[in-house]
Amino acid sequence: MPRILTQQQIDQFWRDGCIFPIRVMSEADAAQIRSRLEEFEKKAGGPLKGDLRHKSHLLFSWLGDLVRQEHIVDAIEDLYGPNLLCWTTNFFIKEAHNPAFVSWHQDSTYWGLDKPDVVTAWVALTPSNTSNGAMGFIPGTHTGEQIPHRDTFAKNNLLTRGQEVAVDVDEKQAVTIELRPGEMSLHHVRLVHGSPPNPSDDRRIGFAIRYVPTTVAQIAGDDSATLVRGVDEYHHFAPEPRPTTDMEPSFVALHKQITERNAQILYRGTTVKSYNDPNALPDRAAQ
Ligand SMILES: O=C(O)CCC(=O)C(=O)O
Repeated sequence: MPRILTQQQIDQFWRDGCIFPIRVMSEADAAQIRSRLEEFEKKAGGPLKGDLRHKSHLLFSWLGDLVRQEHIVDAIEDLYGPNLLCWTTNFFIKEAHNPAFVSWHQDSTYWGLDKPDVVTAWVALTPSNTSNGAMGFIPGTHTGEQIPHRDTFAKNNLLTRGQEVAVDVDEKQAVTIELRPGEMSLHHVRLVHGSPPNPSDDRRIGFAIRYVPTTVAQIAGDDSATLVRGVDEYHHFAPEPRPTTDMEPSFVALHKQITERNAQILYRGTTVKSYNDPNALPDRAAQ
């Protein structure tokens, strides 16, 4: 018996590679998370940058709570069973009137994970729709193999290497994922997806949480993850602690170490060494 998804949603996930919208909190609660982010940004003097956009659930208690949020994890359990890790998180922030975009890609390309059993919960903290650069996907593309990608390092591309699928994408098939704040979509790691710039007057903010069952392993280097449900009998990832306050110095130090190691996996084969490297745009998301 599924916990939160209907059997129809589960079937649709495996058939199309993506389901939405799934409400996981009220609009007011999503606005509360947005304001906590923006309070921090105000104190920091500007938008969240560089490595702070990645694995942010190790820095802020309210994101540590979000990756463990019951409705979200229930939905992941309906797809991947009861033993679950949060492998990473990434803020996808598109500022108002900004050319930042995400090229068509598969998440699985550079993550170094040994199997395509990875699902992203993309949680909307603002509306995300056709007028502000919502994500779109090509249904069914997750059922094929890994597609070759080319790295473009394009200036406004939010992906680490500006990577894009090296095959033609039939954009007529694309489905736009429209979400209200507090709703999420779930997408499969092999799904071809991307998003255009945000020409609207407000920021578009999504928090992408990447979950794996504990059976998945990292094969491109040492890695860590956060157990969010059940037991980890495999120990493929070093366990990560849960922050109880924000930007606690020992967590900031641990986060730096973890994200540097993580960047080496994602940028392997290039000259880029960290998310804060001048060749990595400060607002890139990790893929
Ligand atoms: O936020 C976006 O527009 C793209 C997000 C994305 O590519 C992802 O979450 O895998």
